[in-house]
Amino acid sequence: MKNWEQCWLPDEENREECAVRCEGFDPSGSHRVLSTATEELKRYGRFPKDAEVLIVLDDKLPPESYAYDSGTLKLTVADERGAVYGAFHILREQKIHGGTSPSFGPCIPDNPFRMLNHWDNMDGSIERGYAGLSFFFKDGRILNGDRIRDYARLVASVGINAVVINNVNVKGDATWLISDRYYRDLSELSNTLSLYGIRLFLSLNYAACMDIGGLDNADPLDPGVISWWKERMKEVFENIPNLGGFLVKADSEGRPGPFTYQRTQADGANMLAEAVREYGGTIIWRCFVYNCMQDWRDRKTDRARAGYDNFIGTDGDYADNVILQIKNGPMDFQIREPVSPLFGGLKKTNMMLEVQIAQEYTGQQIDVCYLIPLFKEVLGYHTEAPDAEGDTVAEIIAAKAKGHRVTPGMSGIAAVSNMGDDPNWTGSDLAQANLYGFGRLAFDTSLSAEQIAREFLAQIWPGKAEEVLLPILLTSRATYEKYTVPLGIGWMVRPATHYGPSVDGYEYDRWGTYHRADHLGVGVDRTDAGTGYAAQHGPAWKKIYEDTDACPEELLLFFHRVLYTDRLRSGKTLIQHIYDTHFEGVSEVEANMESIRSLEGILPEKIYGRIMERMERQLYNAKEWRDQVNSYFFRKSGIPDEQGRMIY
Ligand code: GCW
Repeated sequence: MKNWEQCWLPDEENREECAVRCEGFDPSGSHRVLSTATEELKRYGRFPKDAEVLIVLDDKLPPESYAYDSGTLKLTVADERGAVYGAFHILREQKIHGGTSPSFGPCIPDNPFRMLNHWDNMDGSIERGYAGLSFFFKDGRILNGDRIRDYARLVASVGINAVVINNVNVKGDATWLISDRYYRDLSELSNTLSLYGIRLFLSLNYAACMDIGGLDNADPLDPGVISWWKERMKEVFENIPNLGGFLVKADSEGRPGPFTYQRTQADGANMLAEAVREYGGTIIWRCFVYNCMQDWRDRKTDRARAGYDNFIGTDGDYADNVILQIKNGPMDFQIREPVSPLFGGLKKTNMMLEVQIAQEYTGQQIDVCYLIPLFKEVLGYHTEAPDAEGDTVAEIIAAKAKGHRVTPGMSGIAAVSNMGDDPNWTGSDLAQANLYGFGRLAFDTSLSAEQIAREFLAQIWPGKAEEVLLPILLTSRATYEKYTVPLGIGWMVRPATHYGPSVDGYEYDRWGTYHRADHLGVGVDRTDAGTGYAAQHGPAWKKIYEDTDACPEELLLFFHRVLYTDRLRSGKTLIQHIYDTHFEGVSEVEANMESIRSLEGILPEKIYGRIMERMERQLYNAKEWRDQVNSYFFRKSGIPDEQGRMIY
């Protein structure tokens, strides 16, 4: 008996298998991925008795795409992956529509790379994991078997085509993943993933040539370093089938990198890219590079500037098999940030967007926080100017933007995974919507947050539960934002764990994450008079961000220092806005709890119990946030709440 669930996937039913015929595929091939697609249709599809489903190869379709004609039961596919995605699409429609699927397509993925990044450590722990332990690793060993197969199935069903299985912070045993200690197990794991068309990627320790290679340096221009990597990569690719390449966190939060040798990020990335080129490998290089040893007294250094400052000068210097992976915002997965100015700034560099479905700063899969609305905002952001064309983040990562020169097929979107070995994979049942939604959105960025939520709920808890849960999901990000951090300033979380409030938790620390509140006001001046960050967004946005009247209000404190008595667009003072939103946030959580109570006896008992248990913790958390934030600002400002509510 498996002790894990199938989430939105169809349950196997005892019924006659349908026949599936494939046409147009080279008869001499092994077609393992195609077999996966036919198996899925046979075991889970609901078709008329004696029906035959036809899968036809059509090489005029773009890679990984498909179309379905329900009249003839014909699934036309570009390739074997297209067959898998087409099969899951049919199953999804059948589940939603009570057994029959309408015709659809052609469905063409918007992003070539649709990736999950797992931050799993080899001892089985997960950095920022909120759903149990790793299902990839345990006690320095690699796990395989049914759970991995079901993982591959689950994520492929929403179109994921590449995964990084280990934490970007590569230390200890994980450095040895590129050694014969692990080749056998990795190749087995890779084979399992490949059944569902998923390419395996590993996170790499930039200093592996020292840590396991015995070299005395990791200078990317040193001939000894270059040849060590060349030989090692030859061995690695010969031993691990279906390996797509590597993800690298260099010069970041204590990880080694090319800066140690006065080389650029491009020097480091290109050295590795050359070593993997022969094998079709890709180097995905993260832009999360900033000074994490900042002095809080220093108001000139601005962490928000760091990504752009460290990378913009290298635009155009990267090999064509390098992709820069950029977090959605310039800081770190906060509930509200501007979009990273690197997307618009880099014009001659392959880019990938990194988002986080692990809810590190957004409630840790205890608090409900459906993140697709946030991702939609990022994707829809115009990098040049609000009214420009062909310049959105979605267009940039799909390699369709104007004025960007990139390598075809070398871009996309990655999410830091929210999965673990909990029975429901994501700890919170409602957090499954972020996993599901990320995959769907990565495949089709035109889907709305609401469409995705509806689809998800219709498959998993249709009917009354869907009605109750839909508005909760759709408003959850706004609710979370209300009871936590005001107007884009970020942080205020408990250090280390990042769950729960601590307004000054990071205020006098070295991480570059300051709100600068005093008795008069709060916020960071990022105009030219301040840190100058706003200018990284180019002239049109600079003008908007620097003007307090034009600046999107939800980002006001990110860009400006504002006095508590200053009026917002609502006519309220800043301090009153802070008080009001915090009271509202808690009320909304209470209301959500009430409506979920109406699902007792409707949702399966186990699931109802899991959701309610988390709702109670969310309510406690929301009250802590409300009271700590409100008291903090009351004590700083001395200004009472106009409505005389309880502030401590
Ligand atoms: O958000 C921060 C996290 C770290 C993480 C880092 C990163 C994996 O707190 O845990 O390290 O970002 O993205 O590299």
